[in-house]
Amino acid sequence: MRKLFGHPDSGHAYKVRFFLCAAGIEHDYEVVDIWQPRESRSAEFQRVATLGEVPVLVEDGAVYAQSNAILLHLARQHEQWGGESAQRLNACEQWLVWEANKIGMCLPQIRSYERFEKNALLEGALPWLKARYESDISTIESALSGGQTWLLSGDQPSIADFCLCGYLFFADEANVEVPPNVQAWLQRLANLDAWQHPSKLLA
Ligand SMILES: N[C@@H](CCC(=O)N[C@@H](CS)C(=O)NCC(=O)O)C(=O)O
Repeated sequence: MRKLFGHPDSGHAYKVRFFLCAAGIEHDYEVVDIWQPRESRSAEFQRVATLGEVPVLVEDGAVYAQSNAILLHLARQHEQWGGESAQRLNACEQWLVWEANKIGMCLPQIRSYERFEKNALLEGALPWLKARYESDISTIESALSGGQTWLLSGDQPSIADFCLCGYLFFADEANVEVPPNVQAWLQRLANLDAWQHPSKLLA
């Protein structure tokens, strides 16, 4: 038995939920109100979420937290979506570690500022985050410039694709530009049967 905890405003939860749905991995899903104080969340969530954040995946009593660690666990477990070989897993790990302190750091902060917390950043922080975004999105744009369908070779997306797209489906809310190769790749992900906008898939 598998259960994911998430919230519609969380791109970190979205990566995992979109992946689980696209991979056809059976799971239950529960919304945690991340806008409420941590101590008001369900006792079950407080017990499993030692770091207090969504997403958390509980699988037969074992707890997996942190979006990219959850994706790696699932790819290894199923030996698919990047988990087919040590070499492909290594390529995924590189993207997932890169994402966590590059686009996965700046884009959520920009989107949070634009969508929820105007004026919540210290002076100079927003231009710095936007410069980081420009640099990070150009890295992805250039990785997709060879005409390939997904980040890794092959005709099936890997956890690297699901990881990187998490917050990019919120790019409009962040008021940032998305370059053409990235747009086309996002459209390929959106064409997958399981795709739904985060506001629906995580509701
Ligand atoms: N590094 C974490 C980030 C998770 C995260 O920031 N979760 C946010 C929502 S996007 C959250 O749970 N916020 C509510 C809280 O911290 O109480 C991951 O990759 O899963």
